[in-house]
Amino acid sequence: MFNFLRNCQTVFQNDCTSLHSQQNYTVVRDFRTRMFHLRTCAAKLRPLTASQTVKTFSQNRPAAARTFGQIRCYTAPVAAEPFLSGTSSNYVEEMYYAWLENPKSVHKSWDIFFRNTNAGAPPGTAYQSPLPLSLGSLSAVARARPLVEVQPNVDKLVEDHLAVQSLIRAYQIRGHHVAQLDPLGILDADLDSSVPADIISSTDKLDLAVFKERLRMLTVGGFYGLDESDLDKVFHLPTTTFIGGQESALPLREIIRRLEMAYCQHIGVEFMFINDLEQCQWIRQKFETPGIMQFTNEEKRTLLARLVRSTRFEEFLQRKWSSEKRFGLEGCEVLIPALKTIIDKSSENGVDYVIMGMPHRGRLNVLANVIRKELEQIFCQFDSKLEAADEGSGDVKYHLGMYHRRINRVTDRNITLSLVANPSHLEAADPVVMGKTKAEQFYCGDTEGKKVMSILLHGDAAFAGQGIVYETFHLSDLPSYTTHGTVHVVVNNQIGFTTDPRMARSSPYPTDVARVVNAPIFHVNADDPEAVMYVCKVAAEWRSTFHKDVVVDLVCYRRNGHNEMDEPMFTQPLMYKQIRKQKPVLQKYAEVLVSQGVVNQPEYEEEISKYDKICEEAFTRSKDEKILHIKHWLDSPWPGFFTLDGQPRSMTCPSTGLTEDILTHIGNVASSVPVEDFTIHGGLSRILKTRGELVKNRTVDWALAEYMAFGSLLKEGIHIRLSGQDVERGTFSHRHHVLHDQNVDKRTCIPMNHLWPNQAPYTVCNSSLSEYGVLGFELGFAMASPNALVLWEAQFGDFHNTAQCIIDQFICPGQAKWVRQNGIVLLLPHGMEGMGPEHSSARPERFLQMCNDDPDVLPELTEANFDINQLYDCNWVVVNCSTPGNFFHVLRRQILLPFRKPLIIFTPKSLLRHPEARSSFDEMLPGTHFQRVIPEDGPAAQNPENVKRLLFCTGKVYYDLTRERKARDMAEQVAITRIEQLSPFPFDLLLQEAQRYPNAELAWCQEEHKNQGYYDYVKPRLRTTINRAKPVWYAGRDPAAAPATGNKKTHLTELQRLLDTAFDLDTFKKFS
Ligand SMILES: Cc1ncc(C[n+]2csc(CCOP(=O)(O)OP(=O)(O)O)c2C)c(N)n1
Repeated sequence: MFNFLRNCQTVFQNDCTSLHSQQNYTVVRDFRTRMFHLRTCAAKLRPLTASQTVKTFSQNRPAAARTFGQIRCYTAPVAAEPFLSGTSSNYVEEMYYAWLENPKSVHKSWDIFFRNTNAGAPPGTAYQSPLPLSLGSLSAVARARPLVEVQPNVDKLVEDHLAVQSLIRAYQIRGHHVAQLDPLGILDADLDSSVPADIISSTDKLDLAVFKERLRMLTVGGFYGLDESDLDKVFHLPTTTFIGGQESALPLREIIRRLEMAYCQHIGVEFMFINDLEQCQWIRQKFETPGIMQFTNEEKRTLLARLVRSTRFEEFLQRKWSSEKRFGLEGCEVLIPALKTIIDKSSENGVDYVIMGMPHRGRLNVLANVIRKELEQIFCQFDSKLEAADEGSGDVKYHLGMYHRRINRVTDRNITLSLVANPSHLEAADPVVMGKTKAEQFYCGDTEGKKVMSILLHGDAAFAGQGIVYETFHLSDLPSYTTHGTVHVVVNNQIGFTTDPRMARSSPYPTDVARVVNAPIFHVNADDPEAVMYVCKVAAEWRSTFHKDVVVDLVCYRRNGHNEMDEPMFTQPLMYKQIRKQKPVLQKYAEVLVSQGVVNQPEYEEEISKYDKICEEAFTRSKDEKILHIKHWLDSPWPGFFTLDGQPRSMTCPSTGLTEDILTHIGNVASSVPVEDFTIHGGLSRILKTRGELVKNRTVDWALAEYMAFGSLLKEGIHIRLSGQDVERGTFSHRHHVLHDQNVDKRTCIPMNHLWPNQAPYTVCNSSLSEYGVLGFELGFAMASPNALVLWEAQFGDFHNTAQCIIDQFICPGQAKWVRQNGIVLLLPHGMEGMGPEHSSARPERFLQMCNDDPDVLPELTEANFDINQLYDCNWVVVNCSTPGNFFHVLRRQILLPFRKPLIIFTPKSLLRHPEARSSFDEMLPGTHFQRVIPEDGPAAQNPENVKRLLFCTGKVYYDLTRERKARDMAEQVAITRIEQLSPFPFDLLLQEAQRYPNAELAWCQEEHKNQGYYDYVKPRLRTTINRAKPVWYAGRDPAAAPATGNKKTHLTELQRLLDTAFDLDTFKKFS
């Protein structure tokens, strides 16, 4: 039979060969039927694009075989037609797909043929023979002759082969829809409940009648035009399948069986959307090759032992603390062996550092059995009498992080595991983990992600619902953000708290979001531990082969309620009736291994009692723990930065000034193009020229001040990373850190990297249009090392609120919750400049409201290093600099401080070019430092007793105030003091200021509305400073709902009104 088919095929090929040689061409009968099939396949099978097809065929055929390049060429000589060799059924399909995409890409004869067929040409009339090329004009083609004979055998053969190919492809694309993924068998892991019409599902096979009917539908019914009698016919397998193993042809019955084995059992593979043939082939090979999923007895025993640990750990906690929340893993115990398999396999492939992020579910188990945190450290956390030894407020046990270096027993290689601490806010840690991973890769020169990798765990509801998942996926392939592949593991227990998937997502799977980055998705029934292990192995191999993201979807169930106290039957009665009947996976797997003789019952029981004993002993030891050290739960230690006790090495900060030479050198590089033959834009030449003049005049503007700060830190070996939307040029076109050659595409130059011979690298990167994701990422990057200045700049300050979760959950309280310091800098453009409600306010009130200093308590002002102590105690630093020089100092101080705190800087917009917003080199020389307060230094300061009013302000409004004061000639009567560091509040310096002007009224002036800006923060603190001896008046805009008016005239009127208030010395009299 097989030989016969071969002969047929040869005949067919020969016929086809002659088809275009115009003499003996033959045409297959009933082309319309075939086209119907082709069209159906094309629509249903999501055809490869023409370019994919190009790759497919060019990569899989011998060199002499056809190439698509020739086919696509309209004028290709007939003799060169690829038609002369290869599998013709493939060829026809290939032609059709190419034609569908672009009719001009195929030979004219095919174009005419497909057009005719599509237009409904009667059978046998669609084909028009091509004319000799010598006649090759279009009019000649138009005169093509009608068709001749028919060869029924060839016709049927082509049809059948096409049908079988389509069938194979259908399983590859849609087999996962009928895979048996749900251990409960009730709610489907796949919400698309339709069974694809073009495959035969295993479920159908359970019922013979249904199976027969379905087969009839697919065959006699005409879906593929196959007949039931075809089941035993042998078909050549295309190169796009591996089901044959060593064989290149199989009977149809066996083809279907093998496809079902590969795609419709406990693993559902989604990959056919991937636009890369090599990757698709790789996956097909991993899942289709017969017998590929084999485990040695040793591997099976390891798997069983890991399941024992996972299961018994939860049972132990349940026994000891039955009324404590722990968000147990019951129903997905397989997660532990799954993670361990991913780690083992990755370690085998060279990875030695794995950074993980995960939510609450199973976290304690992962800490205990994957990261190997000492059990007593975990158990003692359940003791409510345990005292906290560290500063800070701490966090609940299932949020804490961990860092551990150990030997991987399977590979005998060192491995470091880190679990990043996270808040309750699901998925918020995703970008943080990515950023930390990127940083660790960066610092160890791992440019391809071969040594450091990330694993992210997700719940099904959160993975589908939280937008940050999407934002994080979109960072995965960006040059400055890629971590070269993350393995995502979804604990898909088919419920989110009380909400089932039908109400929780619109996509069939919770994992569909991963498709946007072409990540393969492996769904697997979590009650089949071997299938899970296999999938995890493949996922780890995928990552180390292609360095791209991959998703493992562990379809499981949740044995208890959302937590151990929760009653699930209120809302999911049927599901939980089924769950009650569900045998635990450990028991099921143990029975399988016992029946296979891999272990015997006593061995299994021995494994259990061994682990139970380990838990009991640790429990006993845990009772000796009286003090909880949160620092033992640190996910990112900074060796060498602190003393062994975790204290700063000093409590001082050196001068942040620089020598004139350094300033001049940086200034000169900043105003030049440090590479040869590089043409910059004319406008930029002018900008650089102006910079050069500033340097000559020993002056800096904002951009130059930033340059000086960055450039000098790079010299000192501090890596700098500036990230955010359009930061390379700067939203306001002031920065220009990346120069673009105007004549050569993508040729760029970063002068900052040409400053010093052995400088640290400078990374400046335009980010994706994301705040939540990118800020989280940079926070993670900053977490890895204290010796880097990591800055995130918002396009406008108000956009930070789409990243509010990172600010509220990580940046503001991170140290208090997790004793982990972080020196990230947020640059938030801010200022009321008539640009409307958005683009005006970076919402300083929000940051100030979250500062941890007490408004009502005056600190001990005479304390040595008062300012540094204050900084050490605060949760973050909030500044609004009014001069470039001060901006320069605060950036440098961020690194020269002996500890790290987040720094929030409200940065200017119009001040970037304001002629008065300049600083002299004198303000930046050795001995100078950041000025927390800039006191009045004009006439008012000469005769302070005469001053009637002392205005306190911050930021840009200072320039409006000085302009107005000059216009009103009130320099003697009104003093203006700038508060540059708002938090921690400079009580000491402000007390001096208030005391200097004994006869002055005090007023706070701001351009923001009264319920916004700084007023609510500053007023009580100023009052505390002066021991409430005087009122602190307000000069500013009235309260409002929106941050700014959209009307320019109103804006100016409001501004004038606040200036009038500030300088009308009678205004407040009526209130006194
Ligand atoms: C951003 C956010 N919104 C809401 C919650 C409250 N919450 C805690 S767990 C949970 C359900 C999570 O379901 P799933 O992601 O499937 O994980 P599971 O608990 O089932 O493991 C919800 C809604 C939260 N923690 N974070």
